Amino acid sequence: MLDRLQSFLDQHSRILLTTHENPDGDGIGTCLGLAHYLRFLGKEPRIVVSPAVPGNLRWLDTEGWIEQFDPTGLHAELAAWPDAWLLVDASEPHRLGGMHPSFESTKAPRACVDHHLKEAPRGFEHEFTDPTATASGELVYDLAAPRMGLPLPLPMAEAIYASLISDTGNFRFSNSTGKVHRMAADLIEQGVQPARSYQRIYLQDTPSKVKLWARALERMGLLGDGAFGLMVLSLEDMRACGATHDDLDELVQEPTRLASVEVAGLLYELPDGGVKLSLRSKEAVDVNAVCKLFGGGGHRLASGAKLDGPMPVAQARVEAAVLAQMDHELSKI
Ligand SMILES: [Mn+2]
Repeated sequence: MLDRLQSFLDQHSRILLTTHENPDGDGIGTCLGLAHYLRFLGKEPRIVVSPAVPGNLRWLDTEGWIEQFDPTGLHAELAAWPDAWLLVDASEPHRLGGMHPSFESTKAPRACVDHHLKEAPRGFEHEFTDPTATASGELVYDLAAPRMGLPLPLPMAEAIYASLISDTGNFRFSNSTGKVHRMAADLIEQGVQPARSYQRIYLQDTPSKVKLWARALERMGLLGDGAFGLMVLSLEDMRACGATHDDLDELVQEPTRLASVEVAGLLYELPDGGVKLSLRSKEAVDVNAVCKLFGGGGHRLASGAKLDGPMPVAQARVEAAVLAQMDHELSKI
């Protein structure tokens, strides 16, 4: 697969690198890692993201290469620019969000570089995918390191390291393979400072976010003999803390800090009157089965759904459904 990717890159010069909307560390790290490699090959890469680079990842763009998608100005004619369009860390064109119409109208060959695949990619002339890879950045390292020689330039090494820590939750998740650890070790030997990367990517909270999390945790309910930890937030809570929607990211995990908790949940009010549910399971309980009851989904250990309001009604339905699922599954162990 990497040889195929290399020959695809060899055949093109103006290569547009994009990732899914609301890019994460793997999307940004992969775009930057590839851009460094393409420059090394004498190519002319561009990176365009929508809507913007998250604040905690901006330091990775040491050369100022990343452009924010501007459909009415700078990027009105984006479709006409590239010789090849590469979507990284996603393999469904609609995940480009605002850039999707440009992607659909370009005459350039379109390809994806990705590792999480629900099904075979559609909408591309070429696909470079490996579902066994932990992060898209892993594919960039495997492609570029043998061809560039070591050490990689430090900004490139830091971009790839950011990919790895983003998709493994700083090496906490079950996808933290031996290979990913060996790759991280290589990158550290090439100059990456793990504490510096960790602090710059993870320790970037605002007081508003900490206030919101404190409020959610203080009011957390424990049900089912402490096995279900549920947090509930209203729009008023968000306003009172001065928090934004982004501040909810990863909050749902917090109840799993408790030894007794098997299932963690977060319910929050949406501006349209609906209620968003997120559930996480440590291991034993299939939370996807619960979310499916409400028309949502995800996977066994992480799932979500949207319910009708008002909150007390949604909360009662969720509590009953989770307790029933826990009764069903925890009785087996
Ligand atoms: Mn990824």
